[in-house]
Amino acid sequence: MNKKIEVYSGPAGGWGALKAVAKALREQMNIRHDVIALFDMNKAEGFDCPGCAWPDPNHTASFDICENGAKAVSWEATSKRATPEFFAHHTVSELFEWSDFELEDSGRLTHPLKYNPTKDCFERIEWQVAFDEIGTQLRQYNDPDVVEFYTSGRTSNEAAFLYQLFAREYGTNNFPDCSNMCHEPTSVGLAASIGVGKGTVSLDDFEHCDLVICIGHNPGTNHPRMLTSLREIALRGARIVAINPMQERGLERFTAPQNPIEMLTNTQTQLANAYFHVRIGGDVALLKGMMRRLIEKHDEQRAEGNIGFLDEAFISDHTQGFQDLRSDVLNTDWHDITQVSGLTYEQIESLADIYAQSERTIICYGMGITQHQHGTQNVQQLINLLLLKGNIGKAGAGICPLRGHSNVQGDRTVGITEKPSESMLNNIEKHFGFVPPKKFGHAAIESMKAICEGSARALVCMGGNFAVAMPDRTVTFERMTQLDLVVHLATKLNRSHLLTAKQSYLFPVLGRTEIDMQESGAQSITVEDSMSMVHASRGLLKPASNTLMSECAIIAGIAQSTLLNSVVKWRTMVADYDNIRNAIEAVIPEFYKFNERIKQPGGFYLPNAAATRCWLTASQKANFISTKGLLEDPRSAFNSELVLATVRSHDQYNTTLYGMNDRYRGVFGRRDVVFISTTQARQCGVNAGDKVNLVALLPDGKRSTRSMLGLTVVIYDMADRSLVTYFPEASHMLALGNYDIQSGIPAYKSIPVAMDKCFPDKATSH
Ligand SMILES: Nc1nc2c(c(=O)[nH]1)N[C@H]1C(S)=C(S)[C@@H](COP(=O)(O)OP(=O)(O)OC[C@H]3O[C@@H](n4cnc5c(=O)[nH]c(N)nc54)[C@H](O)[C@@H]3O)O[C@H]1N2
Ligand SMILES: Nc1nc2c(c(=O)[nH]1)N[C@H]1C(S)=C(S)[C@@H](COP(=O)(O)OP(=O)(O)OC[C@H]3O[C@@H](n4cnc5c(=O)[nH]c(N)nc54)[C@H](O)[C@@H]3O)O[C@H]1N2
Ligand SMILES: [Mo]
Repeated sequence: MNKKIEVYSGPAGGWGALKAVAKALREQMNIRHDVIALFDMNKAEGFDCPGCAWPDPNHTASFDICENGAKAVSWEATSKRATPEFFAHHTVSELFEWSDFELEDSGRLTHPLKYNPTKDCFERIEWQVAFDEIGTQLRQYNDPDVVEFYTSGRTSNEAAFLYQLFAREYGTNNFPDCSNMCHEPTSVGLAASIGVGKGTVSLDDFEHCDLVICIGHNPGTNHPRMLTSLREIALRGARIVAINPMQERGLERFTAPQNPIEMLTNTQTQLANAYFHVRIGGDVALLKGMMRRLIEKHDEQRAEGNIGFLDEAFISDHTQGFQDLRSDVLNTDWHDITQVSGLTYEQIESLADIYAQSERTIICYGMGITQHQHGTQNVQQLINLLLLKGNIGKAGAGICPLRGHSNVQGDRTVGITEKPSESMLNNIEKHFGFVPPKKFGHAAIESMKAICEGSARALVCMGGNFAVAMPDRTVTFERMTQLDLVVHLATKLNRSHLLTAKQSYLFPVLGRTEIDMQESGAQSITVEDSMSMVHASRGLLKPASNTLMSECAIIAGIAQSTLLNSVVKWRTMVADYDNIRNAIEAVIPEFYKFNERIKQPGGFYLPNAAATRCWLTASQKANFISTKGLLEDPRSAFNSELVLATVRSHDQYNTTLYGMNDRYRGVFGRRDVVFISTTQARQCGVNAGDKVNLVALLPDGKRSTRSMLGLTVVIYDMADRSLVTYFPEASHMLALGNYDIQSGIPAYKSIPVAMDKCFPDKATSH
């Protein structure tokens, strides 16, 4: 592969995106499939794009496919197959030596498999035999809490609902979930602040806002369809401000591949017109600085008899905690704010000015805000900023967490949660007639800890790549192999599947793009996007193999073989998914007339109380929640220690690698790089192209045994005292114990590290 590092000077989108789409299609799909699949994706009658959770404008765009979606679809609709013959030829130990890319590149799984430890191979097994063996093992445990039920966010509402029903009838609330590694600070932080753990905006609001603040996310790569909305906002003259340690092309300028004139004339739309390179982990400092200036300016205006900048009526009618917040931010020292945020007083002042002038602000944020030791506080400071000007529950304003997987939000709504509400449990009992467990279960960190301590004995994974997505593989990988039972439902082979336990099963599932045929005919499933729109999705492609089962059918199969006296009518539900939706409606009242409303083109909206200024908090107000200090590790902030963030490249989907390029950051054919600013590189005595080793630091500042060797330095336009590299390669740099206490999210974006230059004779390269 041709390795190179060069400055990417083009816009986001444009011909580059179209070329990438064409390449993905050429390599993975045959022509007939691509035409059907792409034109039907996210349309009223087609399937929901598995790429991301950004909503679609009424499902009417004639060609609203983005590069991300095309890659996700062609990844699933590939003609490559990992058959039982493939597994007969490759032992698990051999496969373990393959790269993550090579594992998934072996193609779609075709048959149910069971691990044979004597031969060290996965072998074909009949579905029913496998279900019965799993059921027998699960019935051995007296304590259902020794089983962990993991969910990844592509799971449909229907499959997720059946899955939680099975686990609860079995007797546990252990639901580790990819959301625990993603937007848990949103669920926890927003719930405490405004009473709803979800975003409050809809796409309409983007048409009415006058300012969008994009903080800690990279839409050019991770939510490309959002660029179309940002472009419209820029074109109508509203402002976009970016706050990100890295200069991300997707926040700067964009050529819409759907717009023939822009494409032919090579024009681009400027997106962000102000860009601030906040230091990694410096957001609370920056936000407190902004709030301090805003409040000071407001006070000055009020002293002169003007109205000022705060929405005083909103603050007094709708909120609680303003005085505490006010005194906290006014007492925060400017020296500390500038040190920790890495921005100057003038920069923060200009940001406060932009915000003060805005009447309708939306804040969009992603993993740059959530994946920190203080992710929840980060989210709450964003809310504080919005509340000061009444920017929640008014048209054109609100909070917009950019969700990850296409149904990660829906899975939570239909019951994948370790802390179920009483009303949901009561409704389950009323509708189904069994008593679900009340005791709270495990989220991802607790679940992984239980696996490491040996108290967890079995793990069922509904998709995903749990072991690789979580931190600390040096410890966790070995412990996963000590379990009694592991069951994976997956479309493609990945490393977690190779961590075989005493009994291991790997089940191939139908993908979102494929026809799901059941007794009553072809089925639709439903998903909820980031803006709480629920809509149907129906696969159109012929399944990758005749032996595949749907996720719903597999769960029902395992449930029937495990719960011999089950009160749930598993067969009826799977025969026609309308029956599952009726059950969802019975348990979660927001889904009233589910089957009827899902037939409307575009689906329906799940109401959001905070968006109507109804506050479901204990105080029945929106809460300003202030946070003491600047939440920074003072050592890293003041003594120039380096903080490492692990991010996604352009050619990856979480732990799935589509390729080796990171186009907008100018890295091609490789991933073994670390990004650093010019000033920081000079201070550390390194130059572009040098090889360096990174060593993670322990809380006391001493060096740990976690390291990455021989990374190549890329000088990048970014904040000082900040380093960036890619996950999953860097996931072991984070200790399992390094997470946000409130939400449990691993601090993937703030790993304290030291960097050493490798000298030629000592260089260890990958
Ligand atoms: N193509 C593609 N699409 C995806 C995914 C994918 O892997 N590939 N993943 C999906 C999933 S599950 C998710 S959760 C989303 C993730 O979407 P994003 O949230 O965009 O994810 P990251 O790539 O982790 O990038 C986060 C951004 O945060 C910035 N950042 C790092 N540290 C800080 C900080 O301390 N403060 C601030 N302000 N910014 C910081 C980084 O520079 C980077 O630009 O995307 C979804 N969509
Ligand atoms: N260091 C570091 N670690 C991170 C992050 C980070 O920024 N830095 N981000 C975190 C985030 S935000 C997330 S969401 C997690 C992601 O964690 P996961 O959701 O566990 O991981 P994915 O990589 O999305 O899962 C990929 C696998 O899903 C399976 N799959 C794909 N489609 C389907 C389907 O339709 N059905 C089923 N059953 N299986 C399917 C395939 O087998 C594929 O190999 O990673 C987290 N880990
Ligand atoms: Mo995510």
